[in-house]
Amino acid sequence: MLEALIFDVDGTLVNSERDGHLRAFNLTFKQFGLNWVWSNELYHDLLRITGGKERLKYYLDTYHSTFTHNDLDNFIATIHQHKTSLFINLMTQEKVRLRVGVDRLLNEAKASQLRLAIATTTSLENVNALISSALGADFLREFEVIAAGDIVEKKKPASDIYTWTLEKMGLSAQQCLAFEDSNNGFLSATNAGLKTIITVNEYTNNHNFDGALVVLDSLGDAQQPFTMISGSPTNTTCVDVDYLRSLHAKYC
Ligand code: XBP
Ligand code: MG
Repeated sequence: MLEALIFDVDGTLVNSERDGHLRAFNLTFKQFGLNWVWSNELYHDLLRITGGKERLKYYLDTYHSTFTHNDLDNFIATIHQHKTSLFINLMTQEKVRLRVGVDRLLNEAKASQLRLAIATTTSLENVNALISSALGADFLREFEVIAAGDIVEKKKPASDIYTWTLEKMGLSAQQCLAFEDSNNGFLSATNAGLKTIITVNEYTNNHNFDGALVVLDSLGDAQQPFTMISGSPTNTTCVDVDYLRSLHAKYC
């Protein structure tokens, strides 16, 4: 039986990388007097590393290998903390728009008594701000578990965050489906034994998702049906609970 849906956040629920994280990183660099400017193209590459602190470290190692600091980890943590505050400000000031079909599916799942959880690499404060802005603060309570950021030792593509979520919920991977947008997220869910529904975005439409249940351009809505990129052909035009139950019964 399908018992629960576990959602990634960045890129899956919201296009928050370009419109949120990237903007917050660049604003932070400016406010710290650093002459680092991340273009959208560069960010595409940097997204291969999940986690803001880890991404900054990778950026310095790869693009500023001569940069030195007597306490680099602390310096990165300080920059990252500032970036988190700016990200939260952005999420709070601007009404966050969920990706197509997300609001509909979450509410349908809730009405069908499916349990909901979040498994993400981003910081917990970011998730709280983003969900509150997009769905209202009360909706946070609908997620039985919110697994985020540094709660586990190894970030995606390691399985840790999904395994942690499953343990907290007392469920096996076979009782759940995961929703992801990136190869790192897909690997994380897959390594935890979960079957995954992928909705790609501008950063991830060329990623490898071999083994995903289905790869789509969005979850789809009545007005904007999804386009299937790979998966078994279906007459379904949007990801609803019936479609998820049928995928689960067939493949899990
Ligand atoms: C999301 C991320 C996050 C955000 C930044 O990956 O990689 O690192 O870009 O978040 P996923 P923090 O969607 O696969 O979970 O700066 O808070 O770490
Ligand atoms: Mg993601």
